[in-house]
Amino acid sequence: MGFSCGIIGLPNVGKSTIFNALTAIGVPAEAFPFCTIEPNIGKVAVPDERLSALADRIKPGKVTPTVMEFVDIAGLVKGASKGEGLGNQFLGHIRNVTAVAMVVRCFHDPDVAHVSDTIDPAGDMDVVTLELILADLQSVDRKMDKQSRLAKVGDRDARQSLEILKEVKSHLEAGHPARNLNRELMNSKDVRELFLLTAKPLLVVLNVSETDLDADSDLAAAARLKAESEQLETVIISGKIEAEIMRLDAGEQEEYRMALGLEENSLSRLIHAGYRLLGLITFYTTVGTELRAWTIPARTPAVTAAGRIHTDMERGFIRAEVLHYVDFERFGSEIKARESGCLHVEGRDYIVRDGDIVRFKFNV
Ligand SMILES: Nc1nc2c(ncn2[C@@H]2O[C@H](COP(=O)(O)OP(=O)(O)OP(=O)(O)O)[C@@H](O)[C@H]2O)c(=O)[nH]1
Ligand SMILES: [Mg+2]
Repeated sequence: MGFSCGIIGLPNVGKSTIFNALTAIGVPAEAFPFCTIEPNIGKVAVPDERLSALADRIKPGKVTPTVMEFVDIAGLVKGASKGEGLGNQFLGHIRNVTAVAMVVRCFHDPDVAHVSDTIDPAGDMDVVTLELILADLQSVDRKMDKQSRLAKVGDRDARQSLEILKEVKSHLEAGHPARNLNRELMNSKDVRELFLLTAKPLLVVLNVSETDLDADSDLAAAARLKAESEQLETVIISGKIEAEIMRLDAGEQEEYRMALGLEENSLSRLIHAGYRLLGLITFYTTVGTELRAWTIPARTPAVTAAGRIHTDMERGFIRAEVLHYVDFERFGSEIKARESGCLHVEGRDYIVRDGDIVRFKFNV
């Protein structure tokens, strides 16, 4: 599992269109709001140039990329927390995702209705953020009710947790997302257990018009400015173009992208932005005839990385034999790198680097 990303936004902003392009699974995307009712979950292989380069050299029997999951849910409207539109119950489907991508409509199209009739990316972002905050407040309130009952019968922990929840509540009530809470509150058990939506890392996806691929329009500029003012990373995608590209076969896709001047495909850009946001890195293993990519948070020690593969490997960890990716590139093979003294034998505390090719030795 790489990481999972929930796709949110107002209705009809292109969430399902982008989800389809990303996952190439044909879920319906129609020109009327609230097309998506049940969430759609799609798993995609993380595109990885290093993995391809390794596969070219090693010629393994099997190549297993790391996987990322996208969850496409129904659009939110102003008042969703009070049941407007389809309400906010769909947010439950993204409680457990690791990151959230907010799709913002930056395209004009008279054929595609906008819930509030005017296209105002910054205002739309505020509406969605506010609904997420209100949903989080509902979670906090529920937990506060429970803890007050316990506190009344003298539960000390419950009293303490109530203090924390009160602080979180007033922070949210002031209109701030939970991700801006101080570190101490953010890391407290009470807050972690709530799986607050506004605590999740957030990416802003600007769905731009097919004639505005560089996002130079006023709409795109307004959205970008707004995202920057909140220190949020943006990814520019044209849902419509991506949907068209997905319908072409692989060779034509590349040609069409080049003709449009699109360098990296939007899936890669979105995933790479997500990786940066979450501070994730990739390492590789070759076991038997399988070459495999694994995702871990940056600064993960070798013993924990081994546990990513199998709990036995963590439990019985002996050492890690590590080849840095640059050395692999330099020598072209593990054997040559080993002969040149570039294979590092590392202990359990070794911090795995992005691109490392690792062989774990363990004994259980
Ligand atoms: N012109 C234009 N139309 C787009 C673009 N992206 C999506 N659309 C159209 O907008 C309409 C709504 O797109 P969807 O992807 O279904 O929107 P959604 O955000 O999933 O909507 P809900 O599921 O109702 O919340 C469809 O007709 C799409 O073809 C775009 O970049 N440009
Ligand atoms: Mg949809």
